[in-house]
Amino acid sequence: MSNQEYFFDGLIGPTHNYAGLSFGNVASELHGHEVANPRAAALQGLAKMKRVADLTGRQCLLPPLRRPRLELLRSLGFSGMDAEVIDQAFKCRPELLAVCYSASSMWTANAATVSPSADCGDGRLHLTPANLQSTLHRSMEANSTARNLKAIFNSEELFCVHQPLPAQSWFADEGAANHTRFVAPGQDAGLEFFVFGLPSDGAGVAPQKFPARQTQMASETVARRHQLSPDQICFGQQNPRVIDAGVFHNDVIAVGHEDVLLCHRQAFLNQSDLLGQLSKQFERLTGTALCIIEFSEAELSLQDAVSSYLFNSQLVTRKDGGVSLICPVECEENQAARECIGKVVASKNRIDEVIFLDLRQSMNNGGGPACLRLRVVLDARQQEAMHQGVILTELLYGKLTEWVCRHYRESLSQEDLRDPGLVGETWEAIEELSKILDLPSQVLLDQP
Ligand code: SUG
Repeated sequence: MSNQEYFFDGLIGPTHNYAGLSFGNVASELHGHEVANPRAAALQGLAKMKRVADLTGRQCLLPPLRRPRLELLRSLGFSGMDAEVIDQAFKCRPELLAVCYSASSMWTANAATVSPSADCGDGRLHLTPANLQSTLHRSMEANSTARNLKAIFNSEELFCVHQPLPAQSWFADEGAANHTRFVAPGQDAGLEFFVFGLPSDGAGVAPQKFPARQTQMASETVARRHQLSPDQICFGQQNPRVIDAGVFHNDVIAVGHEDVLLCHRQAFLNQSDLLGQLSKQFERLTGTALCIIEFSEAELSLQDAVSSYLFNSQLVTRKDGGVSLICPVECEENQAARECIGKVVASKNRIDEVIFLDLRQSMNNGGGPACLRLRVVLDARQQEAMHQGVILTELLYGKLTEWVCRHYRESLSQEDLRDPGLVGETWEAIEELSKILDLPSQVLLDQP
């Protein structure tokens, strides 16, 4: 079969820090203002990529976006030389300085929604970069991500990289974190499951405590843009209760891969009807059954689901055809999550192996294994046409590890963001990275 799923992980940038910027993301609030270790973060991310590359042979990466975005501070009225702008912002509104330093583009599950060409009306692979308009620090990613994706998927004949949706509350879009594609092993056409937190119908139920970051309008618009046929799409709403418990993206409470869905029994509104419909559609499309594994509140409380990130594990099909569940070490440390994993492996489906990885630097900001990767299914021509410099080989892994050790700080506090020396340091690192990845430096530095 020529269609293959590639994993594009976000290479964790040199300014990884804990600024507590994401309201509704429990870990980000809990660890806000702690001292981060950017070097350890990037090495943990690279070790995950290496592991998946060894298992699957299909690991790629997306470069970190250039930080800081001092132009944001200037547009907000801070003026003078860089050092003055930084100093004024730090004294007056340190959260704005943290925003323009955020390394949040590491969570590439939020980079875009991707529909493989087998699903799209025009036979091209469609990508809609997420506008991430619910938070200021993440909204800064959208246009730069679009530019990077255009540089990597640089053939209009084979790929269609859209502009992000309008940056307005009707269209709040967080990308693949709220989108799962199911496909029967060995088949090409898939069923795309779009999950939103806020229904367009004003009368519908919505979370009370925390914001819903994905709207129905956004999900429907992405499906329309990608030219998906009605029998290949299914829409569902997140249970507002779970958003209020800290499930800011659906991928914190559900994960799907090929013909398997692993989720909490509280994940969706009207769950049994919705999953009944999903199963029926999948069976009609593929002639095979969807395997749904649900865990009840008694097996895993919502609180344990959110703290362990069990449902943010990454499922990968290995070269030998088996499927591995890649979990954060927090799952191994949580008894209920550990027991659930035992049941997953014991149940008769293709998940036959569990791997625990230390991703604590990312986890402390609410980003687990599944947040760190974007799935892109490519056919043989697309595999050849995409930019080859982002494919993780043994050689690239070595170069990147060395680059991280040379350029990244071992610790970064909120106070450290005040150091004007950090601007040049990160700029230099990104410039060198453009050579390593063989991508134009104007693209990586986001210059005209
Ligand atoms: O958007 N955290 C990210 C975590 C994203 C996780 N991605 C998925 N679930 N797919 C967010 O909330 C925290 C940044 C800070 O507080 O410094 C942050 O942006």
